[in-house]
Amino acid sequence: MALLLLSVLVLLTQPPRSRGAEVTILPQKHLIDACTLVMCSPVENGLPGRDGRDGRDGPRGEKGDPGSPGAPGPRGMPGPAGPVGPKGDNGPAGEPGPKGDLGPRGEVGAPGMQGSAGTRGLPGIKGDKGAPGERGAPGSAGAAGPAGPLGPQGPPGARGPPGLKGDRGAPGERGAKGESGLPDIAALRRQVEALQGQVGRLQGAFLQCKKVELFPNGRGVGQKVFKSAGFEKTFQEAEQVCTQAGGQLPSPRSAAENEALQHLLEAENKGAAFLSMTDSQTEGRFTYPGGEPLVYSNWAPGEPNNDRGNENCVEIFTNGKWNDKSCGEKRLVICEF
Ligand code: MAN
Ligand code: CA
Repeated sequence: MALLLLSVLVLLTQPPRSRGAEVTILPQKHLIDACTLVMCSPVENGLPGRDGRDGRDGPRGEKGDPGSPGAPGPRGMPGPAGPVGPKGDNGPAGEPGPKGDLGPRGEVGAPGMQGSAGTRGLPGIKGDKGAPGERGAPGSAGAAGPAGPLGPQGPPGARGPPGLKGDRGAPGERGAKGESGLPDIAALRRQVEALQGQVGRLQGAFLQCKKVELFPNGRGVGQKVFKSAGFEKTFQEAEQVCTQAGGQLPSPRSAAENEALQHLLEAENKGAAFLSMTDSQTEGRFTYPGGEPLVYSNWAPGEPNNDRGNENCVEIFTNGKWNDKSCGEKRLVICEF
């Protein structure tokens, strides 16, 4: 097929062989017809024939080779908008904002409690030694030596002996005063006054505490305090109660202490209370818990009698008198602190 098309093209491009020959120029469409190619021949061989009738359509040609790819078509219209995508991540933190305005002024608070005086400070560091005084002025020149005897004019006399040593120069200026190693007296006075005030306040507070503590079942005598527990126990139990409280059973060592105890007992309205002393170690020899013998006693007449041979403890009555008594009895518990 391609060869046939090439032949037609060659024929059409050749010039006519004679000027006189009448050549029917057929439309290009007919020239490429296969029938026209067979019927036509050089004009020099005869008269031209009649126009041929239009031939019938030839058979359908073979399918042509696929053409070269065409030029890209025009750009299509943009499609419809897609669905909304998921929310993106948060962006980076922004720059800090400008500083805010000052807030309104707050209420003035109530004045604080007075603080306790501070402890005494350490003594000051010893001052440096003062600078040495200036060097003294030089001594005055010594007196001239005695004149030699008058003689004939001779050669000049020998030089006299050196003068006496001059007086010691005046002492130099006193050096600058060094810091005293002693603490400042005024500062010490202030510290003492502050301490005196503090001690006075503490004494007042202590006295107040003592009064509260002794009311209504305590008695103070000297450095000693007796206090009633308000209940009755055997000697052993009573001893335990007082020890656990940080004290001990009463050990009156003087008439004053015994009277204080007596008055407490009267106020408690109990018949008797145990004392600390016993003769458990040695019958008839009463001692304090530490083992020392009594330094004071106030036995009732006829006591201690170790009644029924079983009285190793001591009780004190509301009249202040003592009686040896069985330790298994229950008596008012009074402790000594
Ligand atoms: C009497 C006296 C005391 C004794 C008691 C015992 O009062 O004999 O000495 O301790 O009895 O209950
Ligand atoms: Ca007795």
